[in-house]
Amino acid sequence: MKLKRFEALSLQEALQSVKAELGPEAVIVSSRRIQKGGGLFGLLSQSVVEVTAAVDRASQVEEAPVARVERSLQSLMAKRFAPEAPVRQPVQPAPDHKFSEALQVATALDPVTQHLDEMRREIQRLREEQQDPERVLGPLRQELEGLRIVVGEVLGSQMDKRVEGLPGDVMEVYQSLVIQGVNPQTAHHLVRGVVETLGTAGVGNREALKSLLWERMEESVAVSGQAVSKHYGQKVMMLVGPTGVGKTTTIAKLAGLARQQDEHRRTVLVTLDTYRVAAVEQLRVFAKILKIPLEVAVSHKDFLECLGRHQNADLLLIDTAGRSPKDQAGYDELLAITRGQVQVETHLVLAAPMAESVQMDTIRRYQSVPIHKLMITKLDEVSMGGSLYNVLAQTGLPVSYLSAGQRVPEDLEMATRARLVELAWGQASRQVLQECVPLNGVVH
Ligand SMILES: Nc1nc2c(ncn2[C@@H]2O[C@H](COP(=O)(O)OP(=O)(O)OP(=O)(O)O)[C@@H](O)[C@H]2O)c(=O)[nH]1
Ligand SMILES: [Mg+2]
Repeated sequence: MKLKRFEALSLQEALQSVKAELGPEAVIVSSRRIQKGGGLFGLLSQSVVEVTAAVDRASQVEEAPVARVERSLQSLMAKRFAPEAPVRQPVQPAPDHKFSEALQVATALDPVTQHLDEMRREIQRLREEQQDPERVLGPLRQELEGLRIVVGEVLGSQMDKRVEGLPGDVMEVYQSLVIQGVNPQTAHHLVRGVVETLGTAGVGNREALKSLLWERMEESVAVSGQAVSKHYGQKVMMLVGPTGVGKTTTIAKLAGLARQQDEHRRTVLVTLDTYRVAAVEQLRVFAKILKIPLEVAVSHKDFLECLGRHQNADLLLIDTAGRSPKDQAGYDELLAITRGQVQVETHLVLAAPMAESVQMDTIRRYQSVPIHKLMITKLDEVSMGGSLYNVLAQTGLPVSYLSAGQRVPEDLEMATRARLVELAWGQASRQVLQECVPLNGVVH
């Protein structure tokens, strides 16, 4: 190590001397201002800067100035682009060694770092958008939903004009349907069809009008009948759907239903929902009460092993984790299960309070799995079922079960067409039904 003392009038000059003599690798050991010379009483003394610098000759490697600047730039960029990089730090006093050099580089790079900062923010924003397409799609979706409502209103008012000339009862029925949330075009199509069949004179008969309308509505929705039945052979049923729609609760209800039908039936619960600790526990409680085995499958391999263990089971009910729209890996996992050698009947669970557009979107997303049947839950939380009717009539997917409460297993009923139409009429259904008897025995 070589140690040398430098004196100059200013710090800058002293540092230049250090650099010129010892090279860029020199380390500043100390710096102080001292009085130099001065004669009697120091009257002629002069204030100078004394800098002591050291250099380790052994480790001193010459580096081209361009390479040095490049290195500084790279380290600066690395610091700035590092994900955990803190928000710009307050300027620290430069360390003693090579501080002038660092200062020069930093000053020269200041506009560059500012620009880099902006670029970093932009890249971060783009990264976030890539990871979360909803941030871009969300406002677009809202805009589309707004447009859909406007278009619906315009069409609705046009439809209203078209039904203007129709007899009073027809108008009234049409309006009731629209108030319940049935799409104006669908409502118009329905009433026109009925008027065409009955003729202008026939629609005067209120009961005939409503009875025929009810029949047409029943024809436009599909049901699957009893999906859990002791008359079937072996069956594997899987419930899929968004988070919190009631999949686990419904699985427990279905297991309860199977037990009610035949207590010797071998039912097995399988959960693929290992994302939440509580999810397994929730099902374990039901399994214990119903005295049926519960299997937890963490991987697809686990699932296949579980199928192997329960080859003699009559009914295998598979619960799955709720999937967010962004969870592509989750959809792929479900796809792998349905593509296996065992035939799996997939029921998509939709909650009645979900907006019509969200229900349609969910059906579209799960269609690749694919979906065989629909289950509708939380019917107790809605008063108007028109939008649900729109979804069912539009997709034609058969509905297996309906759930209208949290009680296990009581609050589960097999879907019937009559019940779906009754739901479409919502609160109006009682009134309509009272005025229109008898109606296929759906009035309780
Ligand atoms: N009101 C009402 N609540 C219900 C119904 N079905 C389920 N729930 C409730 O909805 C909540 C969520 O039910 P879960 O069965 O845990 O829903 P999940 O789809 O399994 O939820 P994740 O596993 O988180 O995706 C619970 O509080 C249930 O009691 C229903 O028909 N009506
Ligand atoms: Mg669940």
